[in-house]
Amino acid sequence: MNKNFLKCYFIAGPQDFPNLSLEEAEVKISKLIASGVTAYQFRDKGTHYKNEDGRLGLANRLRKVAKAHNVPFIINDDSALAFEVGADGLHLGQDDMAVSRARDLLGKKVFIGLSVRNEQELIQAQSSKADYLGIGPIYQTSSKKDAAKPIGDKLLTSILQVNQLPIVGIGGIDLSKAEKLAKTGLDGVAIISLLTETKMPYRTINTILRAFE
Ligand code: TZP
Ligand code: MG
Repeated sequence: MNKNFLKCYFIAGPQDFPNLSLEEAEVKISKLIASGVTAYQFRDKGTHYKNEDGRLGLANRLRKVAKAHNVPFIINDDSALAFEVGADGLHLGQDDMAVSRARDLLGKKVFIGLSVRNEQELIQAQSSKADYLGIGPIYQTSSKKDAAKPIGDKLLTSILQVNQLPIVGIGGIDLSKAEKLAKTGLDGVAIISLLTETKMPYRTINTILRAFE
């Protein structure tokens, strides 16, 4: 796994566009995937459709958009969906399936990410066989309802000392915070609202990429 793909890691699902229809949300996500991000994670909370076909259809279409732009396509939580759409990666939380089990199901080619929320989980994750870690929330976020207490950048810098794996930061990251975080040992930032809300996607993404060069 090439850790460059963590630099500007875009996460979104229809729930991140509460005022838009499913079709409008799909257009927005597709445009953002095509605007220079280094990875896309399909994180879907099932808010916009009535059945599994809607979800599978959307995942398949976004997978195609990502492929056309050479952007790794990662599924959040759902190993069966990752298998079905031929995702490049799967991202797991602490309460999801174990990394080793996901690896058995998906094979060696699919990379697997794991979320950690504190120093203890970061230490444990070192032997998890995850290909990369996501650490956060670093700052206050309104994009995840059950988010843990923010770590803050001071504590982040100190706990990153024990980390040996590729790692991306997440949670409440805006442009100036991304520039600061690029100096802490993170390989990139994972972002929902900064990208779903930006009026200047190319400029926003480029600023992040430059910070992590
Ligand atoms: N996990 C930890 S914080 C978070 C997730 C999915 C939400 C990040 O969203 P935003 O809008 O970039 O703060
Ligand atoms: Mg999860």
